[in-house]
Amino acid sequence: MSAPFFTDVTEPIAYEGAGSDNPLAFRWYDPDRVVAGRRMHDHLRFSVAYWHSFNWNGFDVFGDGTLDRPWLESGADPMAQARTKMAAAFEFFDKLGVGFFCFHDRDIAPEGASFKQSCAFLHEMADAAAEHMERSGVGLLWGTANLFFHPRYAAGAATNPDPEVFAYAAAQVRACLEVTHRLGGANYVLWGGREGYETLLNTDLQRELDQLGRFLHLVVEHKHRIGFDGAILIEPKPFEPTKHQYDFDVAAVHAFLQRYDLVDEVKLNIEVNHATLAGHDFHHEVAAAVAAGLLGSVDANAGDDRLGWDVDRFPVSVEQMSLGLYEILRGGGLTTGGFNFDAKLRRQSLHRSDLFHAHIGGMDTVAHALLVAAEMLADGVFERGRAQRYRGWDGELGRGILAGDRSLQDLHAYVSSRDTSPQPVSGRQEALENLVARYVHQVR
Ligand code: XLS
Ligand code: NI
Ligand code: NI
Repeated sequence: MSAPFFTDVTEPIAYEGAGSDNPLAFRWYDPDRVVAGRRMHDHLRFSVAYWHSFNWNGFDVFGDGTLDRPWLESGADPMAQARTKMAAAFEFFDKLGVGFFCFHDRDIAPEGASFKQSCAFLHEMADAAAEHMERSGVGLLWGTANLFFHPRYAAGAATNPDPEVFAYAAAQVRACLEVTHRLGGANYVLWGGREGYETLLNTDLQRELDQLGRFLHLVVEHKHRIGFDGAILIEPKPFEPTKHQYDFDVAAVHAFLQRYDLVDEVKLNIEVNHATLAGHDFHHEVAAAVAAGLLGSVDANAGDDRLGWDVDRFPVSVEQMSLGLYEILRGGGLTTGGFNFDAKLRRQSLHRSDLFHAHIGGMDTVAHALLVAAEMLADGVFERGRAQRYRGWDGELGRGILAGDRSLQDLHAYVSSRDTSPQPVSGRQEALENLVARYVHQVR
């Protein structure tokens, strides 16, 4: 065992209730509390994102690293660094009491001098992860391959103009999917980091989409070949790093999956701030995914109302999360998915304990939101209103239209013979919004 890294947090984080003033305690997240027939822990399946928390030292495009991450310093043996990093990561998971983590292949193991060496490093670090997981009971929510960092992927991975790059990406995904399977991962994620374009002047859009469709088929075939029973998830994002990304939002990915006949094989990982970037809100993207039967998992973070980039803050809005969770619960809840904190500290959050405060706040926000969503659903406050609002569709006219029994001509005859004059009714939006606010403040 290596020396502890998080020396300023000595005790595991415990639930102390909303009245607690201990900043290193949960005020809402009570893992064993049963909500709507399921433990909070099982509803939410919280996960720490290895990359932001352990593989990032705070560098941004304007400045160097600020955070205390000694294993990222250059000069030392990269595999020794990877082991130190992993020990610190699992110490953190243990103390936080989180059930899952997520990684990119390159977060847990360094890139080698050759493809073979990269694979060897990955397998060696997967062995180390297996030991840590066994000892701690922490599970893998999902694995993913980093197909965007290395310069070879500057023009995309699956959508690269060069089939050699496609092949390299496929080889990397094969290795990472197998490691994810070996570690009992519940899902495998594909975020199209640079699957998009910078300019159409050099891009064959149709060809690139066909390549992406082919790539996904290869992943799905391999999943079945090795008996991986987790879900394959695409994570939509409209832009950043490229100007336009093919997996723009839920609707675009849904259409893509239909077009390439993958709709029964692939689900979605919805990220809160990606929804905002696409000009939607989290509520919309979750509802769209549930409606299409495509909801897989959630990357929990938050954007900034005024900033149009992926700021990846930890979630702070109970209301925003409650609306998303409401749709999730209404759709039957998460199965293989969970809430992964794809979120990073601010560059000035210099204390080692700041990583705890960030996750405690995020977990409490989502747990509080779960209680709000569960009560709103149990009380039927919106469902009754919805049923009432659409009740006409249960009548003869509505059923006839949807069954395809009424032509335009029929409807013309219907309206003119009866001289109908339908009247608008109140949508009651403000009253409904007040209800949400009431639940946010009243749940205990
Ligand atoms: C980037 C994405 C990324 C994926 C994993 O914006 O959110 O972090 O979740 O590759
Ligand atoms: Ni993400
Ligand atoms: Ni993101």
